[in-house]
Order: sequence, then C-alpha cells, then structure tokens
Amino acid sequence: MTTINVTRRRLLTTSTSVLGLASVGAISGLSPAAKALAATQGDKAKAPSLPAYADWKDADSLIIHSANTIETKRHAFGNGIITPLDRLFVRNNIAPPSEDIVKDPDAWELEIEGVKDPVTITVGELKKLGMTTVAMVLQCSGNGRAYFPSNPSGTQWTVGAAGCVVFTGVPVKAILEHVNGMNENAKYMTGTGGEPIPEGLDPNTIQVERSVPLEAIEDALLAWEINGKPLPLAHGGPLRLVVPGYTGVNNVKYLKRLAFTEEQSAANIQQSGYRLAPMGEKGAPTQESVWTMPVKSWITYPSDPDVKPKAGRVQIQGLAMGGTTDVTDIEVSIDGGKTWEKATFIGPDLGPYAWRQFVLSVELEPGTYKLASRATNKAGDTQPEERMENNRGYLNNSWLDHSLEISFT
Ligand SMILES: Nc1nc2c(c(=O)[nH]1)N[C@H]1C(S)=C(S)[C@@H](COP(=O)(O)O)O[C@H]1N2
Ligand SMILES: [Mo]
Repeated sequence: MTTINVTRRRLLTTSTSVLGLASVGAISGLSPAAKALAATQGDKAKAPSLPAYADWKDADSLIIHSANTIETKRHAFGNGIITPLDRLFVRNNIAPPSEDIVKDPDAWELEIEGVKDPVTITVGELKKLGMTTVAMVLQCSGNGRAYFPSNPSGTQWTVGAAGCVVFTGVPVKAILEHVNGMNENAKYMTGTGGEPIPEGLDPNTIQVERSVPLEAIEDALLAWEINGKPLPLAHGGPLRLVVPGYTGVNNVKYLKRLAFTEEQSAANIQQSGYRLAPMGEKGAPTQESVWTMPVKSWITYPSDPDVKPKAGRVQIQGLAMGGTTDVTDIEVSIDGGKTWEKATFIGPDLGPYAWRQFVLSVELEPGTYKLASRATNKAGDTQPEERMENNRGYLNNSWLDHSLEISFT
C-alpha cells in the first residue's frame, strides 16, 4: 500500500510541478494516514536544492518545497528534544534580506515606538538591558495543512514546519522599562520585519508586520541567539521578535521596529492573512487572528518510508506540545484510535512552550498498524479527532490526520 501511494505521489508531483502547484495537496483521494506517510519523504527524485541563504542545512533531512519553504522530514527530528539547526524548517513569506545584515549583528538598529521615550537602539545596546532564554516550539500556522481534505492553498506542510529551539535575548519587559513604559492607549505589540520593500510598492501589500495582544509581552523576547549560536539569516538574524506559544508568523524575523500600538498592523499579513476564515471565504479583520497554538502531538518513529520496521519489541516515539501551557498527558493508539494506551514522557521538561518527547514500548506481531498519538495539556484541552476546518488550513491538530499506517515485517 505504501509503495503504491508513493508511486502515485511521484506521478502527481511530476505533472503538477510544471504548473507550480503544491505537490502533496494533489493526493486528495488518500486517507489522512496514507497522505501522512506518502508526504513524509518529500520527493527525492526531483528535490530542488537549498537556497543560498540556507545552503548550510542538511538537505537529506528536509523537504524543500521552494526556496522559501523548507520542512523537516518526519523521521528527521532526531531523538533529542532540541531540533538541530541544520534540520530546522525555514519559512519566508517574501525573499529574505541580504546576508550582509548578519555580518555585524551588534550594529543592527531597532526602532522602538509607541512608548514614553521612543528610541532607536542597536543590538549591542539591547544586550545590556537584560537577558533571558526560552525553549519553545516554533511552528508555522499552516503546519499540517497537507492533511486538510479541502486542499487549502499554501505550502503543503505535513508535520515538519515545526521545531523545538532555544532562543536567547532580552525580555520585552526589560526593554519597556528602559523606555519608561508603553503609551496608555496601546493594545497590541507590533513587530516589523526588515525585508527591503521595493520602491513604489505599498508596504502593506508585502511587509511582514504582525501584531499580538499585550498579554504576549509577559514571555516575549528579542532574540539574537538560537540553540547557542548567533541567529543566522535564515532564522531572522540579527534580531527576532520571539513570542512563545504563538505561531511562527508572529515571531517576526529581521526585526527593525517594535511598536506598542492601539490598532493592529495595517499590513495585509495582519488584516486578511492568517485569519481563521470560514470555508470558501477570504480572510478579513472580523475573523479571529491566528495567534496561539493548540495542543498537538505526532509520532516520529517509525515513520521513515525507506525503512521497513521489524515486528517484535518496538519503541514508538513522538513529540507532544501543550501550545501555551504544559503538555500533561500523552496516549498512543496502534489501532487507529479504537483503543489508547498511556505513553511515557522522556527527557527533560523544558517548560510550557517546549515540546516533550514520548515513548510507548509495545510488542507487535507482523502486520499493518495504524499509529496515532493524542496529547492533553494543563488547561485540559485534548487533541481532537477532527481538524477545525478553515479556509486556509491553519492550526491543524487532529490526531487522526497525523496518524500513520505502518507495516511491520
Ligand atoms: N520578517 C519576517 N519574519 C517572519 C517571516 C517572514 O517572511 N519575514 N515568516 C514567518 C513565518 S510564516 C514563519 S512560520 C516563521 C518561520 O521561522 P523560521 O524560518 O525561523 O523557521 O517566521 C515568521 N517570521
Ligand atoms: Mo508560517
């Protein structure tokens, strides 16, 4: 069954790629589990190569959808809790700025507005204001989009537009202290990306500028380091707004302006992009913005379509995240969700925003099993069986969609 699916996918990829269509979404007739497996491996035969700004990444671990959309293969998260940088996904909505901006990171300038004492400050100066570190899941709003039966437009991410990383920088609260607080009328924290905007273009059409509610300030930081390394251009260097618990897009890279605003950004990416639009409807400011992440988990082992797992004693492994609060429970099913067994969290607990590794030790007869995982967080939210339908395919946390059909020999 696996072989057939993969073959079908290759054929479809060949025919649709000419038109520039996303490949995985074309496999609409398959069950979520079959889609999940077919999609895990990307397309080795035709994989485009890594773009220059990310050419230091490990191509074998990645599905290169395009120069600006690169995902981690399901079996390539590794067995540790932190996602290695060379395997971490990359997403740019528009082309990234020149590599020159990370040559002298401390010289990068940030404008701070909507505060009592507005200031332009360098990264070098920001480093004197305070320091914090957070371990957190960075995840694209559209991660899991490939499993929506409605085939929403956008990158056909499966599970790999996510990683657990460690950011280090200055707390936003420390910055606010430095500028004597925000303006009284402020309702949002707005971050602006430093991509150059072509002359003559209305910045609102392409500028990556996102607003988040003020409650996000509590744990937010401006980061210059990721996993112990200076923030590379691909991940937003020299300076990135980091908002733990919020989806990828709210973590603005190449941050050139931080503002405390009464209104949300006027940019399209805020007004109509990243909205939970009803099916068939365009995004609009009246709809809910894609901000916080829901509870979610997925199995990572076994999931390599090139390796046939052996029956007998098997350690089923995966990753589980709480979203904005700790993940507290994890269950695994080997029969497609008919019955569930409690799995065990392993490894360190790096706080509410990080994911946790889990394992379930089982004895399996040869045969085909449908593996699923279902997480619950501290707020009592459990992963639903079905995704929440929305026009652009955001926030998929359906356990069924992320399940996998695996044959053990
Ligand atoms: N300036 C800027 N920030 C950005 C983006 C962008 O295109 N430009 N893309 C966003 C989106 S949609 C995601 S999912 C994350 C991806 O982060 P990563 O490339 O470090 O994995 O960055 C976010 N921040
Ligand atoms: Mo994203």
